[in-house]
Amino acid sequence: MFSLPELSYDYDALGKYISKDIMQLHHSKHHQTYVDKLNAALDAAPGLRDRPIESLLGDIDSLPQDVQSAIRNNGGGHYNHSLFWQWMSPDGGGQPSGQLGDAITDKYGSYQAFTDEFTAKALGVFGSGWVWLQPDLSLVTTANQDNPLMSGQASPLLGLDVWEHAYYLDYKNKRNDYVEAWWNVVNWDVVADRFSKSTVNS
Ligand code: MN3
Repeated sequence: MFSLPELSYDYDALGKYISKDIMQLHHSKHHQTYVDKLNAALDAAPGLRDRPIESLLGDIDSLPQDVQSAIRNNGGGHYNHSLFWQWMSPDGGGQPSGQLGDAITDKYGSYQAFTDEFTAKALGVFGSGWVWLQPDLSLVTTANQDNPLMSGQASPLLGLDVWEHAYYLDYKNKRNDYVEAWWNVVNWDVVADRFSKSTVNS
């Protein structure tokens, strides 16, 4: 059975960038609901119960039809949010350094050019979805709770939730303001760690 991961920081830790109200609602209600519905779907498909979430999502199109959508939406929701919490930190922000910083500058020309392109992708997602930075430093968008694993791609280095539930309480309809604020809490240490492991494994 899957369970809601604890945050490594308090609900109010991201301060003015992402409020306590959003963090509490997003984690304890939205994410909890994905976990509960994922577990309910697996109750109905006992043969899938022992498989890691990455295995279920990577194989999503082959799962039994009667639970496929539930696992896609709620398993995706659980996986995406479990990472999303780690990608933010009260000590975040700034710019990536080291190997990751160099690689981003090589590919995009500058950190600013990278964030500009990422932000443009985030604003281009119609309705609910995510933007992802992949280990090859390409940018990918997905709808709903889909993620790159579902199309056979690698697990992302970084991702941003652009569902309205992620920002509406603080930013209303201004997704641009949310994305701009979010850069101040990005946990580049975690992203750099994922990058170094992906390079080693590729
Ligand atoms: Mn969300």
